[in-house]
Amino acid sequence: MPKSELFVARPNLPEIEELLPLLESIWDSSQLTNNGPLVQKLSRQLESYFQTAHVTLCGNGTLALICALKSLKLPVGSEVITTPYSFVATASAIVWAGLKPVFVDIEEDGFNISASAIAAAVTENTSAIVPVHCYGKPCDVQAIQDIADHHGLSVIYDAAHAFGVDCDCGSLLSHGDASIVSFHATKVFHTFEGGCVVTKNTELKEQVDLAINFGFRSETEVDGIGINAKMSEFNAAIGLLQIDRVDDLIAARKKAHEHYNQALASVACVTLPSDKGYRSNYSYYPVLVSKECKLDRDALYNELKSFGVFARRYFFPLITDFESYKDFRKGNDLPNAQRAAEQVLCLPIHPSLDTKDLDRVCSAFTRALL
Ligand code: T4K
Repeated sequence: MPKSELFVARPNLPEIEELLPLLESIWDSSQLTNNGPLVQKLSRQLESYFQTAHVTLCGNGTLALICALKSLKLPVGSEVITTPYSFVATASAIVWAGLKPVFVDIEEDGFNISASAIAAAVTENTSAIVPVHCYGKPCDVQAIQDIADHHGLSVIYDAAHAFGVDCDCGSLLSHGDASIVSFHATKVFHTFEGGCVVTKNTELKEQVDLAINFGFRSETEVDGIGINAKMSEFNAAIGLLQIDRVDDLIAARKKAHEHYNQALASVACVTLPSDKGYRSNYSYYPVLVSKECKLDRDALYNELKSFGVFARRYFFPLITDFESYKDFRKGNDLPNAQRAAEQVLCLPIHPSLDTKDLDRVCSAFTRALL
């Protein structure tokens, strides 16, 4: 990709030379997959980084979410309350797990699912809640847990964006029955493709370990309907080369976030993201382009493109607006989610953006709106 084009994400890559010893170790052992030594090593390192009891590495975040949900053994076809304002994988994982997504609105002044909307949507068929820490910003984990406890519901957090995020609630990934994280190439920490299930619950961890490996308990025993969701040794090697430097990568993202916040503060019609009150990972830079702006969000998106700045409309369309999800729409009123889908533009944010790049984004942005 030419450097003149600024994309919303750009994966950090280790030097090829750093990878060679790990590749040699894979070649020497001939263990390419099936819980090999590098997968085990990365799992232990992530448990330590996340300050959690158990990490199960998976082929990607979507499979991690499917396997976490399957491992709860919820009644087939039962309802799972979730958000329409997310990547489509949140909902598709629920359906692949044999469950029915029920979409409720997000908060009026944020992008996460509304706890009061969850409470209002619980029925006798509800079995679980799948909230998303959208852009890595923590959900109201206490309110959600209170609702879950009151109704006896499971909670699996889609923490695809939340690698390394902490809040005054402690390690964000320690909430609910489990969380899933994505290690896709576009994420703060990546393994090319990858993801994991994080849980404190030893029994659930055992079920997830079975689920990702076809359900094999032993050579001759299969427990439950499993799938192949294992991470390979190659993907684990990529992760091992990044785990020690992920805090530096997050610090570089923070600089970009601060640069944008300062340079774009004069554009009064937009709302810029805030990192107040939690330890952010700066995975996204979502800007709300209000109706007062000279250009609407889509016009701004196209204008930036003409300057080689490829911002993204995460998350547009809403999941409920995809034709494939029409059966799950249920006539719900989702005004906050609808507004976010129409007004949010995510600007490029990644560690390789230098000051010149950031200035280029800011000058294209301000030129379009001021
Ligand atoms: N839950 C949530 C809330 C999620 O956001 C996601 C994934 C999941 C679950 C599922 O996790 P995974 O199964 O993916 O692990 C991206 C990612 O594919 C996806 O992982 C992510 N969320 C979603 C929000 O964004 P796209 O369609 O935007 O990716 P793409 O290919 O357009 O990449 C964006 C930009 O990044 C490109 O314009 C250029 C750059 N790029 C991308 C790739 C893949 C590179 O420079 N190199 C690359 O290899 O979906």
